[in-house]
Amino acid sequence: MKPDKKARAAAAPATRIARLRALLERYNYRYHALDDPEVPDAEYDRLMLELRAMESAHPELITPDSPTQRVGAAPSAAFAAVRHRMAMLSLDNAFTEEEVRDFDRRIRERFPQLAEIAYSAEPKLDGLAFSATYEHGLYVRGATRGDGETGEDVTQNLKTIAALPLRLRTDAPPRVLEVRGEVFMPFAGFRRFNHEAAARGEKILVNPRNAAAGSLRQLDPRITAARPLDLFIYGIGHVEGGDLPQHHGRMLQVLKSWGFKICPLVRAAKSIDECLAYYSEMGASRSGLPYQIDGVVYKVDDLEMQRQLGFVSRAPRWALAHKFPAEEALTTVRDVEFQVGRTGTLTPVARLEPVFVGGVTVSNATLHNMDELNRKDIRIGDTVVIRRAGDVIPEVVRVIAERRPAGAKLVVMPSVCPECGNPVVREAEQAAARCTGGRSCPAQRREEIRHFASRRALNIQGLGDKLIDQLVDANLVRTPADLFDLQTAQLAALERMGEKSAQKLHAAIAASRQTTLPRFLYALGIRDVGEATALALALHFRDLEPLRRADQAEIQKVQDVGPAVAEHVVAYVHDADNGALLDRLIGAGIGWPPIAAPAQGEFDGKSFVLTGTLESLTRDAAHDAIAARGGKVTGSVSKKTHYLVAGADPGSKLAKAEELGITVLDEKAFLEMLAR
Ligand code: D41
Repeated sequence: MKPDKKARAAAAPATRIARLRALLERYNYRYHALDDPEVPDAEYDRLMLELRAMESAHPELITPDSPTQRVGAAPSAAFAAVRHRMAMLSLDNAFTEEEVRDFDRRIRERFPQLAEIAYSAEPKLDGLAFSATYEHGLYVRGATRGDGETGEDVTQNLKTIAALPLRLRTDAPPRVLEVRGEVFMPFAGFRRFNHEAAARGEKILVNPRNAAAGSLRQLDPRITAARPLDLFIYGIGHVEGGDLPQHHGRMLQVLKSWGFKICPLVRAAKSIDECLAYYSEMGASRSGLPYQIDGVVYKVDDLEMQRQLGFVSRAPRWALAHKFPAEEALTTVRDVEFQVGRTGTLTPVARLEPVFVGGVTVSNATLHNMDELNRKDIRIGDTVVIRRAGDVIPEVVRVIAERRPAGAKLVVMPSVCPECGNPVVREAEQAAARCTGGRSCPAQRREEIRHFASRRALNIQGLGDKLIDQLVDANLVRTPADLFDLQTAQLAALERMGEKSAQKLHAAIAASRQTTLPRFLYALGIRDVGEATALALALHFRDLEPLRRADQAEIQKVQDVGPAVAEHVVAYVHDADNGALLDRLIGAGIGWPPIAAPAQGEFDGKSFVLTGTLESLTRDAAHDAIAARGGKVTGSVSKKTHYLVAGADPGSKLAKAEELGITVLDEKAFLEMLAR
């Protein structure tokens, strides 16, 4: 081979790789920073796949800023400390118009020649502050704010957030650029994440702010990658060897053109009056925003004026956070009661002196479990801080120790169940205490029925909580099987039930008998068997009888089923009462389509994630259709995902799937695949 030919052969992949990266970066920028996608997702996927393939054939050409390098870094043992080059200042707070006008007055006194001060006004995101450093246009480091002086090195974690550019979109980047911003978890992602975590029986995230902070501070960046995080850049920490506009608003525009995501609600305000008008406007639209904000921030627009104003005790004189009325309030704990759940878990709930917070009156707050209650040292009679953020369940943040009355009573876990009087036990190494009453406990009976009838289980329409309470209290229903013996006349005799609605409910109960095996297994409410485990069990055993005969060792062979879960499954199916219940349910006509033998279709063993709205079928139906063909539906996109089914208005999963090079099916492609 002639030398020049050899050189060309080697140069070709490098050229193609560079071209692919440039395209992918541009599409990513259009999608995130400009919110204006340039190409269909499938095109992005195709290029990403090609790049991945080329990089694996030529690993020597992989660079850290390649779009393929956002995920997959190995977990670290601890975060290294990062000293901020310039301290990350804090913000002074104002709660009243008077305080805001005082702030403006102080600034005007320093600049008597100016009649009005020009500000930049922006929402104050409720997330976690971070800094990101670029050298010669390449992302090199990310850090949390920490105490303002020293933060934690979260370089790999920040990199997993698709909105953060890995390379600046400019031919002449500054030698060093450090930007600052806020990482947050949008409400939609927060709710989705919690829904999925709850279904898996995992811990839920308390509120979007904690969720963002907790997600960014994961030692395993792959966990961060699976969390629906987003970010906005709101300022500059440090710039060397480059020029930026000397006004905040225009500087943000340049940062945007370099690929950074800037909050679209940032606005120029010519005076403090315009700032106050902005505050009212944001306050009114706040509940409709896709992310949590706790106020707005005003910044003097002129950077030279900022320098002259300087800062006092860690907060700039040129910026002010104008906070919205508190979503936190003080109230007292009247009592702590224990709610009994489906599997007997006792959850402490605080009964509060009713208090108006975040737009609603709150009189109950969950205390999660005894460990949480003890950690916060909550006693009856205490004055506590209650927080209600967005539509998240109200929680007790902390106790005001100084206000503890002399007679404040310690909360003790009852030794017998408040609902049935059976003993309560706390198993070793478990946070939860449980009532041992089983189905003799009315609360457990009620919750078992509730779960059985719920939307993602047998989906019995019209069988709401109030009706279930009545049915259980009247002892018409003791187990789920009793539902199928109910007569229309019995239903019609219940409170607020007419003949018509009784007939409808009777029909709905009858219709629910046609279900799927995964739904049925999930509906049984076996401890620690969420939807994913139910599906895995169904796919492995393919019918109920083999599962009933299985021992623990066999059950442990099921994908993702560990010894603890297997033990609960065995205990359930081998229990005599449950055996009788299963016989009665089958006898009542509950059935499901057979599950196909493995290794047949293109769904087998494949992992699917659903996002967005499908037109021709509901999400549940899509879920069932995939499961029936031997596929598996999971909640979040990971490297193990085979297909993302994307309907209209897809969420962040789409971007994640694109990054990972996962095949994305639109509705049409998905339907075709189902039909094959
Ligand atoms: O959205 C925010 N949370 C936000 C935070 C914002 N829009 N602007 C901010 N600006 C600053 C200064 C003026 C000090 C650069 C901030 C913060 N600081 C901040 N975030 C956490 C501590 C301080």
